[in-house]
Amino acid sequence: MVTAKLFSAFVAIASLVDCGVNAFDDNAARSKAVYQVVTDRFALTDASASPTCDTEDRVYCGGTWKGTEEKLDYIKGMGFDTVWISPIVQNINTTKNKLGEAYHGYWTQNIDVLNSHFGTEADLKSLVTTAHSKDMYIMVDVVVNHVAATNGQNFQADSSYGPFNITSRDFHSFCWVEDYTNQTQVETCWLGDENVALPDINTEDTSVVSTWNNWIKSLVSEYDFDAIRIDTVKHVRQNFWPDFVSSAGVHAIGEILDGDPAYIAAYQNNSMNSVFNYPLFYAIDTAFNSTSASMSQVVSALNNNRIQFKDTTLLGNFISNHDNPRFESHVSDIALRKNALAMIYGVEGIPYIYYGQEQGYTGGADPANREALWLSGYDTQKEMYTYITTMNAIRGAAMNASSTYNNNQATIIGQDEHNLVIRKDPVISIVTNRGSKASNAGMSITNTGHSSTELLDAVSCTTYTTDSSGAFTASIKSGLPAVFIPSSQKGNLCGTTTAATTSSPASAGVREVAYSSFVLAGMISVIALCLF
Ligand code: ABC
Ligand code: CA
Repeated sequence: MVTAKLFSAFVAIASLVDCGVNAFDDNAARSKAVYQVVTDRFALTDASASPTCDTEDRVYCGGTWKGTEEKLDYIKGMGFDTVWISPIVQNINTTKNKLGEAYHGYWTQNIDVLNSHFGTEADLKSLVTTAHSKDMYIMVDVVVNHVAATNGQNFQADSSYGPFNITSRDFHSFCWVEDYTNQTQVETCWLGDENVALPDINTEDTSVVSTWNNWIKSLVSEYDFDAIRIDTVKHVRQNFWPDFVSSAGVHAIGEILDGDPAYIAAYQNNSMNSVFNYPLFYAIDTAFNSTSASMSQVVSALNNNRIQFKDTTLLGNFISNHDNPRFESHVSDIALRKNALAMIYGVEGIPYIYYGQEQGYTGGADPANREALWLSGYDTQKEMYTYITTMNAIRGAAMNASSTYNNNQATIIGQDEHNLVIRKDPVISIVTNRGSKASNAGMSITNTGHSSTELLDAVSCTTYTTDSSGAFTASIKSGLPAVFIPSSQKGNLCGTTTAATTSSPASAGVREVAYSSFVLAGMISVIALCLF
């Protein structure tokens, strides 16, 4: 009796105290929406300052952890709950001209010291604490594969490299990674170049291995990080990772920069549960790149992924990051941009959005894709800021409506050359690459799983009612995506809604009904113009 009372008192107290258990397991990870920042480029400590930042100079522009902390509401305002920050450890100080500086954080020197450009230990802890107080999470980027050096193959480790100070023991002997198809070379040779070599850590040595495992364990507990993003995963032997990830004790997502699903899947299946969905990235990048591309490769990528990966619901989906030209750098049509985003939200997986997408940033290849965000003024009225907010809100409403939403795989319930209809219960998404100049179209949708139900397209705030078989005719305007959820489950989506006028009951099949005739009409008028 007394014991029971004591126990319930303990439970009551425990639930009031923040025990620091914010880290998420796989199931919790599936519900997260991640916003990636480049710490140096995201936000300054002094919010009133707005220094120029020429990406081509490749130097520190001044972003800090304090700055990130102060802009958490800007991130949360779009519906993100997780922030992926740049690597936090001390980096090399480049002194040679034209090398650029380690502003991105990937040029490790000493893993036991913080990068003072980004702030102090107290600042970093404050960022995590403040995030947690807002029900937000911090994912830290970690680099295990290498350190960095400016003297190329003449690199000699010393005490400035912290625990990795014995050249012969802690590093693989010099050779450049030149052939990415040679896995031994990929794992044991060095990345980088003559300017900034990335001496390859000897992850076969048992004392190196225990240094890493102890380091990640204490790093996560010291700063109370919730998740880690692991760099250059394919450059370290696969069986190094399970112990490292379990030492971290938090969700880990690995970067394996490769388009081949079979190759990447081995890492999810054997090493860490979550990896970036590079195969889908490449497929989306091509399919939504132009109005003449075909959707079929997106469908193949989805199907191949499901064959190869043990769990596609844990993949990190993205269309932009710091290593590739922004999607927006080669796709200017806002309709195509919106569709590409609707695609990653429409299928299974965890959405990752790269800072600046919401401001319409268009930087090309590294270093151009790492623009300073303060130059945008953090405008929360921007069209893409609002659109991304809608995408996250639909996802949130779907999660509220269905406890299995994050575990559901998407099904393609309609497909032709330029359109896909994706069902991930209870949400139906229509994506198209017809572009914003496309004529309006009516599209017949069947097999929605919602019979005689009012559905809300939360992108246009238009409602439709399905017939008893679950069919309806959606109208697609200006090549925009449409994302439907039952009105009864819409939560806060769309203040005012308008009933669709074209929602006559559809016939079976997923052909676009009015689309072909509109296109035909367009062609006829073009011909007429040519004639006269
Ligand atoms: C920059 C410039 C360089 C310059 C250097 C001084 O500075 O880009 O041109 O010479 C960091 C910085 C970079 C910096 C590098 C090198 O360090 O962010 O700005 O380069 O100093 C991770 C991070 C990345 C980080 C590092 C290094 C690794 O995300 O930000 O870079 O810590 C490889 C690695 C991958 C790595 C990437 C940059 O390089 O595997 O982990 N990313 C093929 C290979 C890939 C390779 C990729 C590089 O090329 O297979 O392994 O990535 O472009 C698909 C294929 C793929 C193929 C792609 C291109 O096409 O399926 O296999 O990828 O179809
Ligand atoms: Ca290696």
